[in-house]
Amino acid sequence: MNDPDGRRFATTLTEKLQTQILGKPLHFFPTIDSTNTYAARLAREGAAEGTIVVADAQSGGKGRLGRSWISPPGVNLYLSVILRPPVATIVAPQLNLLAAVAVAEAIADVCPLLPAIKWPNDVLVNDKKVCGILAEMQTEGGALSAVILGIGVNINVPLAAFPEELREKASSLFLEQGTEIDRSTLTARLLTHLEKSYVLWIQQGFSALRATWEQYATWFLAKRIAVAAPEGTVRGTVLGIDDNGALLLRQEESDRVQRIIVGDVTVLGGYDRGDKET
Ligand code: BT5
Repeated sequence: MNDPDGRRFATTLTEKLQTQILGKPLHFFPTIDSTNTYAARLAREGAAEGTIVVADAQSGGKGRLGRSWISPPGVNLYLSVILRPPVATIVAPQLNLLAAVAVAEAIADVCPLLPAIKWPNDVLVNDKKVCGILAEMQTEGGALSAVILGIGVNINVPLAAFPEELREKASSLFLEQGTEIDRSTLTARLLTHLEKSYVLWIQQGFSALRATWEQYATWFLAKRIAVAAPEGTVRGTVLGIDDNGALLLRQEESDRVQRIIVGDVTVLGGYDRGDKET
């Protein structure tokens, strides 16, 4: 496949888009520091809901909490979507869950792999991370004005592109399936699913999407996990999520049920290869 700077990817993506809102307009860059940073600037300048930024490579791809996202050229998806949902800021983290569902649905559409969601923002295949999501909020006078929903999917990246320490816990659809996947087809499916879920979410709230989320997260139920949340690290057993997308955990220490809105999850005794704690 000769597509040195991803322009063919961008053109075919535009042709395949079947959405009404998302991807209108679409900004494409052969290389950018971070699609989220650029989309945040566009949003502050008043860009319309549905505007997306796609890059073939990122030189400063961002994860959460100042972490970085490995973003080599020509192989993956680096996408940021500008949304302006008429909801309270407290509800905005639910968009992480919507994006994870859309990615899982798109993967299930284009290949025979079984995607699995790890609350709140990872999609795994065969226990390895193939997608990360970064939702960044903008507020005006305390009210939500925009959410930049950043989605990175490892589509065709070979193992050698990952640094040594990530090779046990990260993967790509290509590595798990053995054959390459068309980036524009996967991305168009992802945006179709995301738009459908987003419209439903605005109309009916997260409860309308909870069952679909749970379909992709059954592996996660009853797992022993540690969650690094703003209020400290908690260990316990996953009970599920509630109608607002918050994680419900039975605390190990107290046996109490704790509700967690944001946090970083480590599965104890397995599943997070290379990241294991016991
Ligand atoms: C995430 O953060 O998983 C959010 C990643 C969001 C990336 C997208 S790409 C488009 C948009 N523009 C951006 O600049 N960002 C968004 P977090 O949960 O903090 O996970 C980050 C951690 O995942 C790193 O510290 C590594 O351990 C690991 N990691 C880094 N790059 C990876 C990759 N390509 N695949 C799998 N794991 C990776």
